[in-house]
Amino acid sequence: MNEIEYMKLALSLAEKGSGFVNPNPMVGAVIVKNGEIIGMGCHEKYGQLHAERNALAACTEPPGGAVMYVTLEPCCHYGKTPPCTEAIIESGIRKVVVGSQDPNPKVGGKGIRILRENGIEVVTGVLEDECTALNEIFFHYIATQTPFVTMKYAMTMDGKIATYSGKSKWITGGQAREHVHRSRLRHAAIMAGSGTVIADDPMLTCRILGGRDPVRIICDTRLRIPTESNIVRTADQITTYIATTCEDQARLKPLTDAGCRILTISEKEGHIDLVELMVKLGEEKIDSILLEGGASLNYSALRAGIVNKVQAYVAPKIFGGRNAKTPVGGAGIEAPEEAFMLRDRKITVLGSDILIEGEVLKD
Ligand code: AOF
Ligand code: ZN
Repeated sequence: MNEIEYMKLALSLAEKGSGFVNPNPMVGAVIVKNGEIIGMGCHEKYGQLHAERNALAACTEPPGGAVMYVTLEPCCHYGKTPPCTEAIIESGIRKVVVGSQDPNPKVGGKGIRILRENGIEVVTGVLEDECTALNEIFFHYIATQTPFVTMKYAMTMDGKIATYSGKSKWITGGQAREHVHRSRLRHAAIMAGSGTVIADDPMLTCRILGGRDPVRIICDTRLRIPTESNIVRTADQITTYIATTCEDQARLKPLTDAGCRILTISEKEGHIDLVELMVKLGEEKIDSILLEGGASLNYSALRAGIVNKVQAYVAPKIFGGRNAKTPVGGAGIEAPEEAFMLRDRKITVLGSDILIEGEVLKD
C-alpha cells in the first residue's frame, strides 16, 4: 500500500465516529512499520481518546520507528484529553503524514511544529481535500461558532415534494432514504417548520441500526405545533427545541411540561430571526443541522444566509399538480441573476434516484 491508500484507510476509520464525536472532528489514524499495519484507531466518541492515542494503544508491536498516517493534524493542547503530540513523541514514531491542518486556534499548525521540533518528520497535505471535506462541519463550526446547515429535500423530476393532496410517501427509493438517515446521523440536529409537523406529523429520528437520534429543532413562530404531535409526545426522550417569538406562558407550558426546550427568538419579517437562532444553537454546542423544510422555512433559511449546503434527491417520476408543494417557497426572487448559487456541485447515483448537492455561495 502507498501513502494515499493508508490515508484512505485512515479516512474510512475516521467515518466510524460519524454522529458520535460532534462538535469534535472525525479523525482516523493508521500506524505502519516495515510495510505492515501495526495499529489503527479513530476518535470514537466525544470527550474520549483521540484517534492517535487509540491507534497507538492498538499497536500489535512497539511503534518505535513507525510511520503514522492521520487525517487531521495531531493536537498539542490539553482539552478533555492530553495532547496527541506528547503520545506520538513518547512512542518513538519517526514520521507523521497529515491530511488536513487543524483549524482549532489552539492547534492551527502548532501540532505539526512541535512534532518537527522533536525530530519527527512531518509530511502534510496528503488527501487534504478529502480530509477537509470529511470535517466540513467541524471546520465551519470552529470558525463561526454557529451550526453548519445542510438543506435537504426529495423531489420528483417536475420539482414536487408531495402530490396535490399532500402525500409524499415515498418520492425516492430505499437507497436514497438510507442515505438521508446516514445524513441525519452525521448532523447534530434536524430542523423543520411547524407546517411540516402539522402536515406530516414526523418523528425526525435516525433509523439506522446502532445510530443515535439527532436533536430536533422546530421553527414555530406563532406556536402552532400540536401538543399531541409525535414530536411533542417524544420530547422527553429526544432533545427537542421549539424556536418561537411567542412568550405566552399559557401556550408554552404544555410544551415545556412535555419536555420541549423553548428558545425565544426575536421576530424578523414575520418569522423568527434565523441568524439569531443559529447563534443560540451554536451556544448549545449544536455544530450542524439537517434542514428538512418545508418550503417556507427553506426559503427563509436561504434568504437569511444560514444555509451552507443543499442536497436535492431527485426521483425519476412526475407528480404534476399546480398546487402540489415544491421544496422552496416564500416570495422567491424576481430576476434569474438574483438566484442563490451553488458551487462544487456533486452528483451521486443512489439506486434509481440522483443526489445533486452543492455548497451555497455567500456574497
Ligand atoms: C486530534 N485527534 O482524534 C481529534 C482531535 O476536547 P478534546 O480534548 O477532545 O479536544 C478537542 C479538540 O482536539 C478539537 O477541537 C480538535 O482541535 C482536536 N481534535 N485532534 O489530534 C483527534 N478528535
Ligand atoms: Zn489529539
